[in-house]
Amino acid sequence: MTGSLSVQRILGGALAQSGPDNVQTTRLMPKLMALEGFKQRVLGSIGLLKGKRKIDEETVKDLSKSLRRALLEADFNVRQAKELTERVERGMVEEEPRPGVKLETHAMNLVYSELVRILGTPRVIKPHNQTVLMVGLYGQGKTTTTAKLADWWRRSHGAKVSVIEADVHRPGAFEQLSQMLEGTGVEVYGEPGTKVAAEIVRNGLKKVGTSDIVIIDTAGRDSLDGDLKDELLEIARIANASERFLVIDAQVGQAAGPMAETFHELVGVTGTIVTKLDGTARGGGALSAVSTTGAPIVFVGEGERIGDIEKFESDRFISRLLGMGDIKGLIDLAPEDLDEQEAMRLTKRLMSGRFTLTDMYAQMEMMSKIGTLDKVLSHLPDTMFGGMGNMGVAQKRQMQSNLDKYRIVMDSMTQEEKDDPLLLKSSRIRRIARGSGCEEKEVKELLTQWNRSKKMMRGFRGDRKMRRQMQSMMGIDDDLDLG
Ligand SMILES: Nc1nc2c(ncn2[C@@H]2O[C@H](COP(=O)(O)OP(=O)(O)OP(=O)(O)O)[C@@H](O)[C@H]2O)c(=O)[nH]1
Ligand SMILES: [Mg+2]
Repeated sequence: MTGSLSVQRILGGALAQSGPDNVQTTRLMPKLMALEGFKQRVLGSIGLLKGKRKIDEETVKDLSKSLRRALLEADFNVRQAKELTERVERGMVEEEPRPGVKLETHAMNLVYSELVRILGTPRVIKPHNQTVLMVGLYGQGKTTTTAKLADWWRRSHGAKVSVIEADVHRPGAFEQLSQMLEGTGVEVYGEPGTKVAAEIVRNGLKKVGTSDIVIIDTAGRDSLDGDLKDELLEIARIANASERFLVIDAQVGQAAGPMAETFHELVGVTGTIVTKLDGTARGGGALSAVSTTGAPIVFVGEGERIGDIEKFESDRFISRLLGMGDIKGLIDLAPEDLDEQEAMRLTKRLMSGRFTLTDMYAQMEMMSKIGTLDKVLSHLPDTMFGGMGNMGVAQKRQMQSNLDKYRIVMDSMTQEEKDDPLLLKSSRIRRIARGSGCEEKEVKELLTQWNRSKKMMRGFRGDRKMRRQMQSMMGIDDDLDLG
């Protein structure tokens, strides 16, 4: 299977760029930064169990109280917070952790399952032949999300996607959408001069309606009343869309619930998209409020760029949120043009403990295909590789620039040298430095990095705890042992 092999490659690649020296105590989860405070509080609560072998009533009460505070501060509603903590409390008292599983891990597993339960099971999104209507109040992220979704469908399912801009109120909406989708191959239909939205939709469907996926962006208002309501109903009738997605800004917190219900009554919302999760501490509130409305969360928006969208799956989302990492998400990041045989070869080598510069180079290429390290790192568990998920912004920037530099240096090496870096004594180092226009110091740096990575690779192979962790994240074992 390409997936798990890709993971090996990506992890290896990330690893090759980080030595133990780089590990920082700064905790940073690039995308879900806004909910970082929540994560810290949950970890803090669970930390109360540190060093305990047996559970006692007082500790359970403290844990429960502390967890409840964490939930309330992330804006979960009072009832949910109460229910969750009570269930965790009961689990701590009544369920015996499996042999070898620490109390902390046991508690973390309970919190994890409860959070996943609160956020609910997601709806399946059909990959082809869909018409999608985007609705929502003013400024919630409809247009941005329209572009993101169009590109998502194209990327994930190879679909021919068209979008129709039916917002006749926001000046420049067509321009905004076209700009975001520039170079993606998604066709954008719009009539910037036309004042009647329904007409644009009708014409648009005639023009691009045969596309595999058609997404229609609509206008927002301050509140859902009068004109907008009529306009929306008319558009919905003409579009006869198979999906009606409501876009909600996470900032609205608990108000997300009533908002979703109002729109649901109007157009029959089939899925909700919570945007701007990168920018608000109230994310927990919006997510949990929406998930109780019967219009499940289908995607979340985590930034302004076109790629900043994630298909919402509560288990993956929560494991990322709690810093347990998201191996499945990492697999999704792997480009489709990944050479499976090459991946297989590399994985075998890595597991055999051999690790050449060529391997490291292959991993670097892989990394650069995926894009920024931020994306990769945000999917890694905090505990993995001695806290690689916890690197600060500065460290990550450093890593990225190292990637570029190493590549240049390695381009000046022979295959033999890349296969066996131990050949690289001073005369060869001098030659490579000259050939690549770098300093000898930089070539040596690369070798130091390789040495360090090789050692970590060996550790990776031998680390049972980590292997178990990876297994559990890949769904091989239920026990999310955080070590
Ligand atoms: N940080 C962040 N910003 C976002 C996200 N989604 C949208 N935005 C920003 O939010 C602002 C409003 O987004 P739009 O897509 O124009 O919202 P809209 O709902 O189409 O707005 P109207 O058409 O005016 O109703 C823009 O500046 C977007 O860049 C997100 O997930 N994260
Ligand atoms: Mg808009």
